[in-house]
Amino acid sequence: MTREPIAPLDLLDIDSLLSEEDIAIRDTVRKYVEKRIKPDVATWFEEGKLPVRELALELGELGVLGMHLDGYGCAGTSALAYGLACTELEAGDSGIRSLVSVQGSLAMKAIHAFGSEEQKQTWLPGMASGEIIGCFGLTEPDFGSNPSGMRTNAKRDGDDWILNGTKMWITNGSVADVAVVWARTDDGIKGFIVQTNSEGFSAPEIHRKMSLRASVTSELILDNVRVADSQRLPEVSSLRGPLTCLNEARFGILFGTVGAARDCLETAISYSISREQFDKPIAGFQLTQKKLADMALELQKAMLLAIHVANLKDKHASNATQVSIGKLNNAREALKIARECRSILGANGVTLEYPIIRHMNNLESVFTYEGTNEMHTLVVGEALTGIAAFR
Ligand code: TGC
Ligand code: FAD
Repeated sequence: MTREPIAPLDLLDIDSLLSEEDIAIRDTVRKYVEKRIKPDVATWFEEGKLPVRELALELGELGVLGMHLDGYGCAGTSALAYGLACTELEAGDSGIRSLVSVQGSLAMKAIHAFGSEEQKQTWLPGMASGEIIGCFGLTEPDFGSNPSGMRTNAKRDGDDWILNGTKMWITNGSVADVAVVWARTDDGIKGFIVQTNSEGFSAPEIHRKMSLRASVTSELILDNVRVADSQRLPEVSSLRGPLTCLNEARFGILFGTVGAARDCLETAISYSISREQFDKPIAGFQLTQKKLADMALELQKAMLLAIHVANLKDKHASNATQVSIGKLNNAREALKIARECRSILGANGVTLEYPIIRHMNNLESVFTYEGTNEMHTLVVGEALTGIAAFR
């Protein structure tokens, strides 16, 4: 007997854990993604182009840029609402969630948490509205997982600093108006707000990516860039600065990955019901149902984990280890789900006519950035044993 599938992607009624306000925010973002992102994103991905400036203004209007920060034009929503927005954005494409993560959780968060009052007033309102685009330069060609080795340096020169070095793989780098650059000084690692029209600053775009193609990724080259001391973030002088921002962006990934995986599973379920082989829908084969059931379980567990960490965060009771657990699990499981869904579409799964292979390729980057799978494994290992095994 065939029964109508019931709410196939919310079998556990996870929606019942959300407030009306959370659901309203989520549905607003979902509608924007359905209307504005989904129709064009395969073309952006294929062409390796994203209309960042146009989208930034729209995302600012939508209220998602720095939405979980307080004041300075930011909406000050709960962490949970921010997470749910990330789920919807990444159901569109990881590149769109990346744009929002880098702007709100990395560049804006750095200024919000470690900037002076004047810096906050100067930069944050324009960044919240999307008129000013930011990027966040931590990774270097020779220092990815281990940013403590960074070579980019800042030397004091009177009232100014002179910055030299190269940052690598920087999202929004070549479209940004302002770059938060982390650099080594004689007095620890400090953050600088560098205007990208400064003399000596350039940001060549990185081409030929097979992942995050609907996202701009660049190198940042700093060649004797002069920055006033008033552009230094005054409140931090160690790796704690960038790592605090990374906690925020990693938190968004807990939810975002669920969105990408959900879009894959939704596509695979509907495809498997309509695609017939051996005179019946492929959804009617037990092997297909096992795949779908296992993926639905992992997807629901990932969302419950994300919501749990969000609730702790909203009570100011979350810690970095919990965020690492979520990033580790949800990026890994989302990638597995995308690969399994791809198999259900057979040959159709390898084309951009369906979203799955785009999500799958994107999730390879998500698995690596914001701390690789291995780095988060070691964070959890350290929490369990008390022994840091990074070095
Ligand atoms: P360690 O010696 O343990 O700590 C140095 C200082 O940082 C503090 N700290 C943290 N603070 C806040 N949050 C955390 N999660 C923190 N972890 C450590 C620590 O208390 C200390 O502070 P202080 O004041 O005493 O100096 O650091 P370590 O050098 O041993 O490194 C630890 C490790 C490996 C976990 C860290 O380096 C790491 O997370 N590496 C991964 C690098 C990474 O994630 N890079 C991401 C770059 S940005 C990006 O990918 C954007 S992608 C675009 C998008 O999001 O869409
Ligand atoms: P490596 O650190 O060289 O690692 C290579 C492999 O070795 C990984 O599997 C890693 O887990 C493993 N490894 C390294 N050390 C250990 C160890 N101790 N034990 C076990 N295994 C280990 N960075 C920014 O600063 N800003 C951005 O906006 C930004 N955007 C990005 C966008 C994209 C599309 C991508 C792909 C990356 C972006 N990054 C950004 C960089 C990203 O954070 C780094 O790629 C990531 O931190 C890993 O660094 P790496 O690529 O140099 O790899």
